[in-house]
Amino acid sequence: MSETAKPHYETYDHPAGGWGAAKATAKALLEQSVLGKGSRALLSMNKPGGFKCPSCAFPDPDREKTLEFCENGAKALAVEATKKRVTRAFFEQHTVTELMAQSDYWLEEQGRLTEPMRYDAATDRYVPVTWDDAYAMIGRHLRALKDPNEAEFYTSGRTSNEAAFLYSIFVRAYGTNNFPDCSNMCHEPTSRGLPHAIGVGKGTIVMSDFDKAEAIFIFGQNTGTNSPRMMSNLVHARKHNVPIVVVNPMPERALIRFTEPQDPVKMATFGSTAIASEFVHIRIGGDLALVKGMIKALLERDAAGEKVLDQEFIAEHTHGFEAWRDEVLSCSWQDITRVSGISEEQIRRVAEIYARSKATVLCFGMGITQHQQGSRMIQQLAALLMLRGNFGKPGAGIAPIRGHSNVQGDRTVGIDEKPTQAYLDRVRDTFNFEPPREHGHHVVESVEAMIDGRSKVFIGMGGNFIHAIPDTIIAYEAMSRLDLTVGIATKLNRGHIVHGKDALILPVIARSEIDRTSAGEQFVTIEDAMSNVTSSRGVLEPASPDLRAEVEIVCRIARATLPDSHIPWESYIEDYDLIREKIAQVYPEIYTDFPKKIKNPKGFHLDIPPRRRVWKTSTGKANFLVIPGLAVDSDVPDPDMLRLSTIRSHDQYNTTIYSNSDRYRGVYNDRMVLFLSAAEREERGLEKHARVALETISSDGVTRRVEGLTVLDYPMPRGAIAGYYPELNPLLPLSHFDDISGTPAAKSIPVRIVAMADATREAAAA
Ligand SMILES: Nc1nc2c(c(=O)[nH]1)N[C@H]1C(S)=C(S)[C@@H](COP(=O)(O)OP(=O)(O)OC[C@H]3O[C@@H](n4cnc5c(=O)[nH]c(N)nc54)[C@H](O)[C@@H]3O)O[C@H]1N2
Ligand SMILES: Nc1nc2c(c(=O)[nH]1)N[C@H]1C(S)=C(S)[C@@H](COP(=O)(O)OP(=O)(O)OC[C@H]3O[C@@H](n4cnc5c(=O)[nH]c(N)nc54)[C@H](O)[C@@H]3O)O[C@H]1N2
Ligand SMILES: [Mo]
Repeated sequence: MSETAKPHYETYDHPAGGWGAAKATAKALLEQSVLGKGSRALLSMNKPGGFKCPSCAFPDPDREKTLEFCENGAKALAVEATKKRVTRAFFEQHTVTELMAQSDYWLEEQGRLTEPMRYDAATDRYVPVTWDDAYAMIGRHLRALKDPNEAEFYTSGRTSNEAAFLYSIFVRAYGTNNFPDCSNMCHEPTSRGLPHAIGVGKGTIVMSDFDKAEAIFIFGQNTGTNSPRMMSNLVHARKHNVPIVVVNPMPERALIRFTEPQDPVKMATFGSTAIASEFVHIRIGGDLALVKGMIKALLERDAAGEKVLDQEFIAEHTHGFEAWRDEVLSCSWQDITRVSGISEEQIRRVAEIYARSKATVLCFGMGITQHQQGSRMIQQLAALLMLRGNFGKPGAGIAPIRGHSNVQGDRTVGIDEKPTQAYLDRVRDTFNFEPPREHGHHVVESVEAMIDGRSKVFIGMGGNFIHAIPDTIIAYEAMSRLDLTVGIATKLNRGHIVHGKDALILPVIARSEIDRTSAGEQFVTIEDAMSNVTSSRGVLEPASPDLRAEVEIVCRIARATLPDSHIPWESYIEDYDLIREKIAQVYPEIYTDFPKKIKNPKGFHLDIPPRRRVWKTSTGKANFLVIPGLAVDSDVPDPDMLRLSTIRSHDQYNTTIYSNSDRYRGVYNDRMVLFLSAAEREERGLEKHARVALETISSDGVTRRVEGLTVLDYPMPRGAIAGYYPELNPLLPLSHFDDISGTPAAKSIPVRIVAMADATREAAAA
């Protein structure tokens, strides 16, 4: 598509999925000129013996299907398998300053990186560098630091278990726990909040639970766009009259009506399935009030003698019920309906759906985690489930819908800035070195360290750190002051253009590509959002002969940095089973016999104790944790304040923009838009499609403003506004995060609209 195509906006009122999705799949493959190759690769995506989709973390189905991919998985593959290439000639043609002026869309659209490049300040260009020189440069910089804690080692969630595990060992052998990772901006509230409640920071369901559930709740997750393969489970549930309750400030199209692109009858007859049986149009950050309202309704009915609580489960398996119950009962219906924006009648109806179901699955996404009290909010979702014993029985449990395809696995195998002492002991015993014991930096802390000059080196294992983090403008400045930035990547992105004094781009073999070593073709493993570990074996030829596998890059950096290390880095490069043997040694409870178990084409499931009603918490029980009040975000006493949620369009993968359109929300060729209700717009005296600026309300004296945004009428609740990530990240203050997990509250930024004329005038006056 052309970037300069004229923007237009319309209302999309068809079902999601269907022919639109089929067409978009073909279009994505065509645009990257990979129709034949891409289609062949799609046949082995998510199949035993094939490779795992590089898009989301949703597991493979239990039911056999001929095709197991979705529109957005196909797009992810198409951009990875693209015919386009970024070569040394490209870098000769463009200075880095010129590249800075290009959009993110344009940068990634140039295609796959082909050889290692080094920044040359004299010409302001990236120039070729040999792999050996690149490793040597990294080693030199890391050895020159006074303290290993002056380096930040970022990981994005596409990295395989094998590469992530070795990376975590190398970085600890080097001497730091500075592991900022994409999880810190994503499901960290799940990883840090949930363990206090149920003893594990992961989901407790498996795929078959979807089929056995009697009710499904989806809080703050845009399934049709971000984990489209889950739509099959939802369609299946609705066909069996299982109620689905959707809680979202945006009536996301696929959660209202959907046609499975793989259902030939529905496709031919233009039929579709209604997904949400109950849509709860929640105010941004109103979820805690809603959940407390549901709980209050159940407690009231219980007090009146109805058997709506699982008293046996509560007595045998939980702790802290009374104090928690009293706090919930102290919240008034008036406050509950005001904060949630939902009527008492609807809350009671939703509570009734929950009360009738003997087995409930509760899913959630970024609409829950990215708030100032995201972690505590998740503890209340767990409490809601505990009330009716919805752990450790078929068809029930909590389901954080993870983002990146291996973000959960990376954490399991050691990408953790707060490692436990027990884990560090096992690393010491397995690898025979003393790892650092003090905790390292998460994302926000790593950015703070860069801002005040405490950090000097940044290494990015995948991802696009600079555009994923808050306070974009401030971060640009901080990153450019670093001594060295390294981007280990498949595609060119902003993180390579905003660089340190020295900078490297190291191109990798992608998930869909063949990874050959002297010991033969290797496969890697990933852990999906339901804790299944499966293998992934690429089928396409690598985009260039000069690419290296992530595993090799980690091992060579390790050797260049720690020349005397007794760890046999070179052997891991050749044979990934040797890495899996070490993983088994460090994690004996879950990974025993890893090299053998992974030979099963369907992989294996990692133990999740709550599935057995075993609670690895401080009390040995599932804990009802008190969170006072109803707000998940702090109050901002400003009458003009709107809460801004920064969300994904249907045509992007995080910072990778596939096109500037968002079909299901009726937006074409424009990402600089804001979704606001017509009523809120009129109250602010704005015309339809008014051009405005948005400004963050904060007390730190920093002006955060994004200009040139078009206001679109959209069914949003009171006080709520939404727009796209990463364009609006300059509005997200670094200090605006969940205190338990450090996760930026990207779904709840206090902002005000500034009419463009005013914004221009003020800027001129300043
Ligand atoms: N195609 C595609 N797939 C992806 C990704 C992608 O970018 N593209 N990203 C991957 C990653 S890393 C992740 S983490 C996931 C993200 O997947 P999601 O969790 O779906 O992420 P978002 O699109 O950011 O927002 C989710 C939803 O939260 C709602 N929301 C906003 N505020 C609130 C609130 O206060 N309460 C409630 N209840 N809802 C709210 C929004 O309206 C939106 O529907 O998807 C993964 N899969
Ligand atoms: N305002 C706001 N900010 C957010 C969010 C939000 O909802 N709102 N969401 C947050 C979330 S949930 C997440 S997960 C983060 C995402 O943050 P990141 O994970 O850092 O970002 P991505 O955009 O997924 O990274 C894309 C880049 O990864 C590289 N890449 C792709 N495949 C591979 C591979 O196989 N190997 C390697 N080495 N590199 C590869 C490519 O070069 C590509 O340019 O953003 C967070 N930031
Ligand atoms: Mo994510």
